[in-house]
Amino acid sequence: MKNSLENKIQDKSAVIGVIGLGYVGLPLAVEFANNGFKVIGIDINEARVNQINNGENYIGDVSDANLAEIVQKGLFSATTDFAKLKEIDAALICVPTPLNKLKDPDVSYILSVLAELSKYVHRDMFISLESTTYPGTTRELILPALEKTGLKVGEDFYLCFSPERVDPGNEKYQIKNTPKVIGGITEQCTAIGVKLYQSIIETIVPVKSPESAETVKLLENTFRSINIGLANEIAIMCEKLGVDVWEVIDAADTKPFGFMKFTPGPGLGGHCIPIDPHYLSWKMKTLNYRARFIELAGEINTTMPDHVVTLIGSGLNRFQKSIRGSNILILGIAYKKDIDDVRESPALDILTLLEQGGAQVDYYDEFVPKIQWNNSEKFSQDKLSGTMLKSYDAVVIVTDHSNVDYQYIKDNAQLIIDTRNVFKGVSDKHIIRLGANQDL
Ligand code: SAJ
Repeated sequence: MKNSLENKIQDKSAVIGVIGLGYVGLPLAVEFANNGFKVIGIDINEARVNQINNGENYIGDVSDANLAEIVQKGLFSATTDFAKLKEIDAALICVPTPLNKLKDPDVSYILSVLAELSKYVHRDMFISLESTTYPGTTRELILPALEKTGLKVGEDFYLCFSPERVDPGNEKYQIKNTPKVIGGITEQCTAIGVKLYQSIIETIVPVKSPESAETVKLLENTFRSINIGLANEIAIMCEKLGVDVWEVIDAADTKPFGFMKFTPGPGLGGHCIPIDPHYLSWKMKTLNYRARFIELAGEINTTMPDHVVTLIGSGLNRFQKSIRGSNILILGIAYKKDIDDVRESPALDILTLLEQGGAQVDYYDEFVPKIQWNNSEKFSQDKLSGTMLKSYDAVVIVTDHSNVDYQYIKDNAQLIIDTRNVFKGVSDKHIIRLGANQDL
């Protein structure tokens, strides 16, 4: 006999709660509303809550018109009041899981949500943790707090881990067509979770436990971090070998099987790839195991900004200049192309290193009008002109946004350090490409 929650999911009368309305939570909330569910977004950020209730979008992957429409129709509203959980049938937790200063997991956002959730968890409630975290979090942190209420998991409430797989800016893969992994504390938890997510996502991938689902996510992102680390180390090797790493990788990529292309870059940005593998290595330390690949990849990826600054110094040396006293422009400060997010962006590390080296540094990025910098704000240059470009001793392409005329940059810059192979195959005294023979 189906329980009332399953019936509510079936007839879409289940009220969906999304806790954390960032680049994961907001698109998820919109997707449920687009599929006819009433959605209540909960966030501690009052400004965000007001923006949503005014139908104003702030996430690139969400369409402004779509958000305005579902708010106007009363399908989606937001609040800072966790007491709303009393009227929510399915609560999806999408809060940040950063690292603290010691590079250990910081689950404080999950714990804050849990303190509220424990007050309002009720019979026939489904809870899914979507935030990337170490294996065991769902069972060791969340389950006990909820069962303290006397409610029984798998009978009174249902608890799963279901990792988010958002790739910001990816136009091809979005929530609906990205398979969703899910692991519940009990089989009934998983069954209800599958039914819920099936309402908005084409493919659901149930696994045996929350720990399995937590580990799936960490494998996905650790896989990327380690392979990017390998690409970065190969780039450094190619500079010493006098070959062009981009040609090497492109040629290797012609292998129709057994190879997957990753490219070198100025370092590893974003709120996931540089961070998530440390959740796994931290957990393994508690089990007396040292996750060496993760540590080594982290070392290599975090030295790339230093390597880029070395290339800048070498380029300036060609013209009898040094970093100290030079005027340098960073082109692209977001952590990857065509998005506006600067979290963990390697461009920020390069900016710091150049300023520490005595350079005067500006940046240009149409996606990022300003950044918080040295306890104040630093603004993007407002436009690229020939005169402006010529005034810089070096222009460093850190993020290769598609909306820049790179030929114009080449025609006007005195020296270019290209960390993204924008000038593929070019050998030119005025252009230094990461990973290519520089006769440095
Ligand atoms: N990068 C490289 N070389 C590469 C690929 C990426 O240097 O070959 C750099 C990028 O420039 C960026 C960083 O790595 O600074 C992360 O890039 P990313 O493409 O992994 O992008 P994220 O972190 O925005 O999103 C990733 C998702 N991306 C892809 O799968 C392509 C996915 O791994 C996760 O769903 C998401 O993180 C997450 O939220 O976990």
